[in-house]
Amino acid sequence: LKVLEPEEASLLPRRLSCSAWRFDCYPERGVVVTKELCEARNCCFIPASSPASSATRPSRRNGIPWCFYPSDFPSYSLVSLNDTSLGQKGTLVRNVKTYYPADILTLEVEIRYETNTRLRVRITDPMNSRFEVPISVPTATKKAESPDYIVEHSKEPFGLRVKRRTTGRVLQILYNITEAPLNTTVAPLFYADQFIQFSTSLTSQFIYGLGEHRSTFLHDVHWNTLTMWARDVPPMEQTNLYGVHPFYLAMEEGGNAHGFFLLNSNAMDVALQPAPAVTWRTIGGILDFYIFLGPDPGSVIEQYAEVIGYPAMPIYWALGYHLCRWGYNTSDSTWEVVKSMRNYGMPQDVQWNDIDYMDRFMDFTFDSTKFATLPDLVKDLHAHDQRYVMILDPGISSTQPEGSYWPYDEGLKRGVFIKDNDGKTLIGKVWPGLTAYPDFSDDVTHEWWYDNLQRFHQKVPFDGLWIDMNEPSNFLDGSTNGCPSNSLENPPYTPVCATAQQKQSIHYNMHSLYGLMEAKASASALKRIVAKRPFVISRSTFPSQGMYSGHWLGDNRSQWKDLYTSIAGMLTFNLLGIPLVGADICGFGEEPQEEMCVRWTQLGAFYPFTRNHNAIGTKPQDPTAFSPLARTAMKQALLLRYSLFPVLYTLFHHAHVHGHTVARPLMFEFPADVRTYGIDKQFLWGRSLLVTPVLDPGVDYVDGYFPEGLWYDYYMGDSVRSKGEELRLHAPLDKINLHLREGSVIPTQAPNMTLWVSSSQPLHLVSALSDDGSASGDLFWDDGESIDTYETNQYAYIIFSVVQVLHSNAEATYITVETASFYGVKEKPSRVLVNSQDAQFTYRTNQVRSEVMGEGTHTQEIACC
Ligand SMILES: *[C@@H]1O[C@H](CO)[C@@H](O)[C@H](O)[C@H]1NC(C)=O
Ligand SMILES: *[C@@H]1O[C@H](CO)[C@@H](O)[C@H](O)[C@H]1NC(C)=O
Ligand SMILES: *[C@@H]1O[C@H](CO)[C@@H](O)[C@H](O)[C@H]1NC(C)=O
Ligand SMILES: *[C@@H]1O[C@H](CO)[C@@H](O)[C@H](O)[C@H]1NC(C)=O
Ligand SMILES: CC(=O)N[C@H]1CO[C@H](CO)[C@@H](O)[C@@H]1O
Repeated sequence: LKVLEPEEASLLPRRLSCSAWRFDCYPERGVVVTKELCEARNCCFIPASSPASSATRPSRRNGIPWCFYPSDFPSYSLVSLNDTSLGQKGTLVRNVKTYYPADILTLEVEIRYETNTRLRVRITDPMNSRFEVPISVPTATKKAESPDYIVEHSKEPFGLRVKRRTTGRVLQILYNITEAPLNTTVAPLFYADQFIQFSTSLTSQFIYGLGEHRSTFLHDVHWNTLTMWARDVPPMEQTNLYGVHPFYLAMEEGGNAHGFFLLNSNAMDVALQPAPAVTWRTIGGILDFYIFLGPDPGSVIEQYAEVIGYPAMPIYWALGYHLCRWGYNTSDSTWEVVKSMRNYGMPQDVQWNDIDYMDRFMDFTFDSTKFATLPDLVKDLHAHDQRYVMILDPGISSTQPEGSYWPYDEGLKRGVFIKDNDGKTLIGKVWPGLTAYPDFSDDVTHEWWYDNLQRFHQKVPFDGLWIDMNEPSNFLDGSTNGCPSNSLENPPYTPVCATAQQKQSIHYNMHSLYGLMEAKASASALKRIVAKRPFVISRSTFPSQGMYSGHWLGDNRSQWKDLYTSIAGMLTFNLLGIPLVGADICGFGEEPQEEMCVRWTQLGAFYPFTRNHNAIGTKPQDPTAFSPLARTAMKQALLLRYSLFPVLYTLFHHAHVHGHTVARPLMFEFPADVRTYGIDKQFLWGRSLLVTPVLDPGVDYVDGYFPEGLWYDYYMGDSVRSKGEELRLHAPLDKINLHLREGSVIPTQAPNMTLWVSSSQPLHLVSALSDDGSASGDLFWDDGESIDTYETNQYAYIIFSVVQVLHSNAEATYITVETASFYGVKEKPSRVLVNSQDAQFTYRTNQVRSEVMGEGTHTQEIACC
C-alpha cells in the first residue's frame, strides 16, 4: 500500500508552499543554471533550501528549480472572443518576444464544448498551418447542451479555468488567473515554432497514466519530469521508453476523477511538481487538448476511448498462453518445447519465434537450414488447434545483391522508404545490418507490406505478428551519414534523423507515431490474409494503438522488482486504451529462480496478454524446464486462467464496445476509498475478481487490501467481511489468492490444453451472494474469431442474475450451464430445483453446488433455499 509520507501529506492540495509553485524557467538539460543565465531570461533566481531539494533525492533529474518565472513574466493577452456554434473562438497576442527563437505572436484559441463530459481546446497559428497528429478523432457538430463543466477565462494575461459544475472544483488552470482560488503564479504560455509550453494546476497529487515509463502506478509529483519520445531502451526509471501517451487521469476530492489528453506527437516533457501542478513542454505541433469530466475513473477512460478509438476485440486464442524465447536456434528445438508442453498437459495456445527463424535476420525470410522444418511445425501447431506468431522488425536490409531480396527491391521501386533530407533513401542499422525504414505514413507502403506478408504467408502460414524495434530503433545515431546540422536535429535522442522525410510530415513530427502506423498496416494486412481478427503485438505505441494491436512491456529482467512493476505497467496500459497487455513472464533478461518463475506465472495468468519470453544465452524458462513441484504449480495457474476464459473474453467485449478496462485498478471500483489510490500490488479483473499475487521471495503469505464489503475466497467460498482493511492471506507456492466481490456471478469452464477445446465446454456458474442474496454477472459469446461479430449481430449476450429466492437465469443458443455454485448460503437448503425439477446438490458451510444439466436452448431457473 502506498501510504502518504508526512512530507507528501503536508503538500496536499491548497496547502501552498512557495517552492512548490516555482515553475522552471530553465528546463534545458545539462546546463548549470547560474544567476546570470537565469536573469538573462528575466526570471527569478533563488536557490532552494527545502529538504526536498535534489540533494536529498539524487536520483531526480530535476529538483526544485532555482530559476523560475516571476508572476509578471510576459504572456499572451486575449484581444477578442466570439461565440461559435461549438463554443468560442478568440485571438491571443503576445507583445514581448521570449528568449526562444520564432515566437508566434498571434494565436487563435478555440474552445469547443464537444459533449457534456468532453471539452476540447485548440490553440493554433492562424497564419501558417502547423503539423497535427494524423489520427482520426470524433468531430462535434453542435455545442454540448448541459456540460458538466464551466469554462472561465481571463484576458490579461490570457488564462483559462475549467470547473466541475456540480462541485465548483477547479480542474485546470491555464496560466495565471488573478481571481483564481490559487492566486499563485502559474507559468506563462509559450508558443514558438519549436517550443510550446503551458502549465496547469492539478486537483490532487493522484495522477495516473502518462506512459510509457517505468514507475509505480501512482505517479510521483515531486519534481518528476517524464519525457515522451518513443525509444528503444530496457525499462528503467527516469527515462522515456517505447511508447508515448500524453494522457493522465486525476483524482479529485470525494472520489471524482477527470482526464487530460494533449493530442501532440512531438518530443515532449511532462513536468510534475508537488504544488500540485504540471507543465507540458513540446517542441512542435499545436496545442490541442481534451478534458474528460468522468465523473468516476472508469467513465473518464470510456470518454478517452471515444476520442482515440476503442480497443479491438481480440481473437479468442490471443487470450491463451503464449510461449516464446530468443535463442531456440532451430525450428526443431522450438518444436521440442511444444511437444514437451503437450506431454506435460500444459496449456498452450501459441508458439512464437524471435529473430532466430530469419535468414540473416532479414524480414520475410526463414533460415532454410536451421529452420527448414518451420512450415511443418506450423502445420503441426494448427493440427493441435495451436497458433504460430513470429517477429518482424521494420528495418529492411539494403545491402543484398540486386534481384535477391524482393522486399527491398520492390520497396525501392514503389518508393516506400523514409528519405533523408536530400530525398535519398535513409539508411540506418538494425538487426540485419544496414537497413531502410518503411514509411508507414504512406498507403503505398501499406500495400507493399501486405504483399510481403502475403508472399511469406504462402510459405509459413503464420497466425499473428509481433512487431518489434518500431520506435523505430537504430543502432546508429541518425543514419549512416549522421544527420544534417540544423534546428530540427536536436531532440532528446536521435534514432532516425529528424529531418528525414515521410509522406505525411518530417520524422521530427512523426517519430513517436511509427509503431502506431506499422501496427495499423500490419493489422489490416493480416485481416486480408487470414480473414479473421488480426493478432498484432507491438513494442512502440501511441494513443489509438488499441484499435490495432496489443503491447508487451518490453525487455524486463528476471527480478522480483520487475515482477512487481509489471502490475503498474499493465494497469497503466489499461488506462491508455490498450487492454491487451502483459510483461514477459519470468523476465526477459537474466535467469529466474524457480520460485520467482512460479510466482510470475501465477501473476502472468492474470495479465490480459500472457506470454513467457526469454533472452538468448539464458537457460530455458518455459514451464517444462522446472521441477515437478514448480511445473505443477504453473500448470495449475494456467488452467485457472483457461477456466476463467469466459470472464476474460466478456471483459474484452466491454473494452471493445464501451472502452472499459480489463485489468482494473481497485480505485476504479472504490473511488471513494482513498486507501485504494496507491495500490499497485493487487488488481481486479473487471468489477469483481480480486487478484492478490505474491511478489516477494520466501513467503507463504501475502498482505492484501480489501475494500469495505463482503469478499469470497474464489476456491473455497469462505467469506470475509472487510471494513476496508489489510488482511494477511495464506499463499503457499502453488496458490494465487483470488477473491470474488459480493454480488457477482462469473461463468467458468473446465479448462483444457487449448482454448479451442476448453471454450466448447459447458459453463459452471459461480455466484457470490450479497447480504440480501442477490448477485449478477454476464457473458459475451461468439465464434471467437470472425471480424465484427458484435457490429453485425453474430453473438450472444447473457445476463445471469440471482435475486432473493436464488434464481439463476441463463439463456443461450450454443452454450450450456452444467453446474452452479452459490457462495454465501447460510443454511443447508431442503431442495434445489432446476426448471422446477428436483436437482442433485451438495452443501458445505456457506455454499451450495448444484447439477444443472439443462438444455442450453431453454431458460434455466435454479430455485433453492
Ligand atoms: C471576432 O469578431 C470580431 C468582430 O467581428 C473580428 O474582428 C475578429 O476577428 C473575430 N475573432 C475571431 C477569432 O474570429
Ligand atoms: C494572494 O493574494 C493576496 C492579495 O493579492 C496576497 O496578499 C497573498 O499574499 C496572495 N497569496 C499567495 C499565497 O500568493
Ligand atoms: C543458441 O545459440 C546461442 C548462441 O549461439 C547459444 O548461446 C545458445 O545456447 C543456443 N541455444 C540452444 C537451445 O541451443
Ligand atoms: C482435456 O479434455 C479431455 C477430454 O475431455 C480430458 O481427457 C483431459 O483430461 C482434459 N485435459 C486437461 C488438461 O484438463
Ligand atoms: C515487469 C516489468 O518490469 N515491467 C516493466 C517493464 O517495462 C515497462 C515499460 O516498458 C514498465 O511499464 C513495466 O512496469
